[in-house]
Amino acid sequence: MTAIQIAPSMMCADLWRLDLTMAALEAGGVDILHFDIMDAHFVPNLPLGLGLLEQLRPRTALPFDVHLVVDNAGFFVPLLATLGVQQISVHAEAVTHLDRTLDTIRTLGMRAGVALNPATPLSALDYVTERLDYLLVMTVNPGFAAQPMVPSALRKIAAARAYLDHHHLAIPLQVDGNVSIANIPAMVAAGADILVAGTSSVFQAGRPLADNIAETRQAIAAGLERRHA
Ligand code: S6P
Ligand code: MG
Repeated sequence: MTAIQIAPSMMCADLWRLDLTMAALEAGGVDILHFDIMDAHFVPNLPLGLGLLEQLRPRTALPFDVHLVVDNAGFFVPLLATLGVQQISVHAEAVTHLDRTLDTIRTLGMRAGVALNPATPLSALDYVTERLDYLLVMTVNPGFAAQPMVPSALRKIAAARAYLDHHHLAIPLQVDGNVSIANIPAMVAAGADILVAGTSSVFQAGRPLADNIAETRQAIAAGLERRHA
């Protein structure tokens, strides 16, 4: 059976008690931590910074997945390599020299991903497929947590899965944005492999993280049943 990864989105955590949160996430068996690095230019928000990642990196064995939601990805890539992150996705809409940036990420020893906004076609990947380690399909417009999924989200996920299969790319398909308990089954059935889990799943308010993770796993199991039906 396909292993689906849970990637909690750390901008959705209680930032004043991240040590407890990270311990609970590790104990709950999540797979990878998702960090949105924003710049208040590409999107109008700036929730997390490099200093935070620097302090967190030595405190967990979980891989760090950085989603660069910025105009100038080239500035951040070498700094993130120095901090010891494992993978970086950059937005096709923001990066002028996409092929070069992906090559740099890999050369610095990290996995390279491309993130696509909801309105960006999959054809943006046509000439960088050789440099891709994963694909991030945004299912909300980036910038904020707790938004509703865009109407095209499920058909975009299915189209992305078909695109990867057509190009014989055995790489994970990550989805980000309102990856909720209600939406997970359909997202997984459509082909999602890495679920960025925010306020609508792992960080649902007022409930223990362990309960939220268990509920997320149940939703994944329902999605896998539908995928293999
Ligand atoms: C949005 C960002 C995301 C959010 C996540 C929140 O720009 O890239 O990673 O943090 O989507 O999840 P939710 O369940 O609140 O939509
Ligand atoms: Mg993100």
